[in-house]
Formats: sequence, structure tokens, C-alpha cells
Amino acid sequence: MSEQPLTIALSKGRILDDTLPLFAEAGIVPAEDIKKSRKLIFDTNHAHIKLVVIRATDVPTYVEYGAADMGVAGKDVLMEYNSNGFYEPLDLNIATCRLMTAALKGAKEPEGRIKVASKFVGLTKRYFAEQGRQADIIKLYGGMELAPIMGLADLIVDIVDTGNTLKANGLEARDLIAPISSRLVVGKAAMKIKHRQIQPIIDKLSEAVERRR
Ligand code: PRT
Ligand code: MG
Repeated sequence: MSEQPLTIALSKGRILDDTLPLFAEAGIVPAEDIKKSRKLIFDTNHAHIKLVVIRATDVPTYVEYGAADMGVAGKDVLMEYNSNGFYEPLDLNIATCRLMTAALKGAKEPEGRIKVASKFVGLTKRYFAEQGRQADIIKLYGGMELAPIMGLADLIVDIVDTGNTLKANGLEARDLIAPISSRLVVGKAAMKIKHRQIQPIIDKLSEAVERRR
């Protein structure tokens, strides 16, 4: 019986560097070197499995709409996307970091309304609402560390790993919003229709994640 075709959307950038070795350990290997190619779609060592490599923030969109059957995305991106249009069956435990608030070192946070700069405006809005804190959220596309220095914001919400980027800019981490790692996501329709193809992939990846612990 021939296999139904299956498409997996991978986040490019730093998540991809961690994803490819994990997929290799799970027995899924691209037919050519993804990082040396300008192509966006890749065959693999399994005739029915294709990989597409796209912007991290686009992965949930492709999976929710069923254009890709499954995908790999950072929990930060999934929290910001904020949809229940897919399942999240596996924590891949790669590209780990923390989503945190940060401010100028030693700066007091204002009592009333605070200004918060982030590229994650949706999750930031929800976080401060849950905390019962009045916040004006300012959307930035990068270089969030600059915002407190320039007086644009009191706080930022950003990804922290070693803390070196904050430190180099005179900032300090304040509150942990969530620990972050990359997750396997599976479209709801795909999980029903292609369960026979998808479950073994989840199992193989899960075994690879466990072997690394
Ligand atoms: O274009 P943009 O930079 O917005 O995103 P991207 O598409 O280039 O994604 P990419 O390749 O930067 O990867 C982002 C994803 O990797 C995030 O969604 C996280 O899930 C994950 N990840 C893991 C990280 C980090 N670690 C990380 N350290 N994403 C970003 N950083 C950045 C952070 O933004 C900050 O500038 O690294 C800096 C902090 O690192 P430290 O070590 O100095 O604290
Ligand atoms: Mg980047």
C-alpha cells in the first residue's frame, strides 16, 4: 500500500540548525543540503515525505490551513500566533531559551501605566492583562534592547538565552513569562486523515528526544 504524501514545515534560522540533527536521529534526512540550497521544498530519504523551509512565524499558518501537515515552531511563535487550529504533541527540547521581561539595570518600574516594547504584541498584551497591570504595548520588529535606552519603553518582552545581549546593552532580565523550546505541531485535519503516516514520525522523534535526555 503506497503512502499518502506528507509535508513538514520547518522554521529556518537558528531552529533549523537544531531541527536537522534531531530529524536525522529520527531517520528523516533531506535529499540535499538544505543550508547550501536556495530551494524552499526538499525531498527526503522517504519517498512520501517532503520538507518545506519557511520563516518561523509562518509555520503555524501553513499548518493551521493544512498547506503543511505538520511543522516545527518555537513556543514563543506559537504563543504569539495563539490558535487552537493544530495539535502540539511533542516538545522537541531544542532551541531552548526563556521569554522574559527586561528593563534598564536598576530602573524602577513606574506605578501606573507602563510602556512595553516587543515583537510579541499579542502574548505581551495577554501577559500584562493576566497580571492586572495596565500596559501600552509598542510593536517593534527587532533590536528591542534599544527601546528602554531611548526612552521608548519602560520594559521589553524578549527572548533571553545567556543574557549577554541584555547585559551588553545595560539591561537586566526581570520576570520569566515562559520557558521556550521548539514544538512539533500537527494540523487537525492532517492528524485525522494521515494518522497512519504521522504517528510513526511522532514516535520516532519522541524516541530521539528521549535518547538525548
Ligand atoms: O527575524 P527574527 O530575528 O525576528 O526571527 P528569525 O526568523 O530570524 O528567527 P531566529 O532564527 O532568530 O530564531 C528565532 C527562534 O529561535 C525563536 O522564535 C526562539 O524560539 C528560538 N531561540 C532560541 C531564540 C534564541 N534562542 C535567542 N537567543 N531566538 C532569539 N534569540 C535572540 C534574542 O532575540 C536576543 O536577541 O538572541 C538574543 C538573546 O540571546 P542571549 O544569549 O544574548 O541572551
Ligand atoms: Mg533572528
